[in-house]
Amino acid sequence: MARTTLTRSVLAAVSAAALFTLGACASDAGSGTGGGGGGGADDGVITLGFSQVGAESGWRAANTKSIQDTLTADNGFDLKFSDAQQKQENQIQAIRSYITQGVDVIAFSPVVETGWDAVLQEAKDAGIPVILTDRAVDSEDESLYESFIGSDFVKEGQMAGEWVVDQYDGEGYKVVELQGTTGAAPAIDRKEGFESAIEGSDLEIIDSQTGNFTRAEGKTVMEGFLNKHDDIDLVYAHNDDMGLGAIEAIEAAGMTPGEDIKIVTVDAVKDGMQALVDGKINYIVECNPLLGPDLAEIAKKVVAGEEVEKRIVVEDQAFDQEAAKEALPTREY
Ligand code: GYE
Repeated sequence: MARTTLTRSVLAAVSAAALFTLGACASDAGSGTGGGGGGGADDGVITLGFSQVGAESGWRAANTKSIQDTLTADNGFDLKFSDAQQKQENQIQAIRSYITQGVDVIAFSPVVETGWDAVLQEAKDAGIPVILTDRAVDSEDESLYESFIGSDFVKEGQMAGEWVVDQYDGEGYKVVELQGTTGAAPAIDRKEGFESAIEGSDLEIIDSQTGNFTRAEGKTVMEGFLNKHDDIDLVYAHNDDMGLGAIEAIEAAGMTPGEDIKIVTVDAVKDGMQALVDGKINYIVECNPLLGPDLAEIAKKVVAGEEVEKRIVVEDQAFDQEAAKEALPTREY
């Protein structure tokens, strides 16, 4: 019964993903010569300032590549790209610099949810539209940005939790959680979604700490958990990289990841999928990082002064070992 449910939800997610991809491809309309916000792209080239979170994970590398490969001169863009090294002050500085340069549109993936109102108001006052990609901001004023493109992180956490309940409810499992960056939308939402899914089961989260979405910190935090607790049954990591760090810590402690301690993660980047195929990770919920095509489409529309959807939800699927074996050979990221 668990398997039937899984297959059905995977199929539903696959068809939703196919629809999404079709939508993303039909994006060559609007040449961006209209007089929307900002400088208005009068030369037909859209200058887009992008402030990236950092280079913390395989997911982030794939996301950066998608943006850089899509927002090219051939596609009508002059991309200005900066890496904030996971620091909000660096992102604020980058956004201010894009405002000073008078770019046509600003896009960014906010490292944390709060604290953006002032700088976004500055962009609005300068007439420069802002597009959020990947992560949301927590702001009362939705007029501070045009659109938010990204996955539903609460749903991802729920999908992870539902699988864990399907597989292990009734066995009194003790769970440790490796959280993403403190204050980041995917960390807050993946925690909430997982917790809501395991509510009412006999699974118990016995410890939870941030590993900042990196492999190195995931490993260090897992080492701490292993020193503190001798009864860990399962690791829920908010991304593959921290799960991969946990694998190293578990192996160093003389145990077998995927067997002695089960591991469930989010992202489904290649390294994570390989570990799932190898049996070291037990289940992965996908988070699609290929946001470049949608960003290009929305940026063109915004600069042309067209209406855009306020929220574009990227659909994700999930993988058990069998599904990972099938998907890995043709995986794009
Ligand atoms: O899951 C993680 C990355 O914001 C969805 O950030 C993104 C998350 C992703 O560091 O690997």
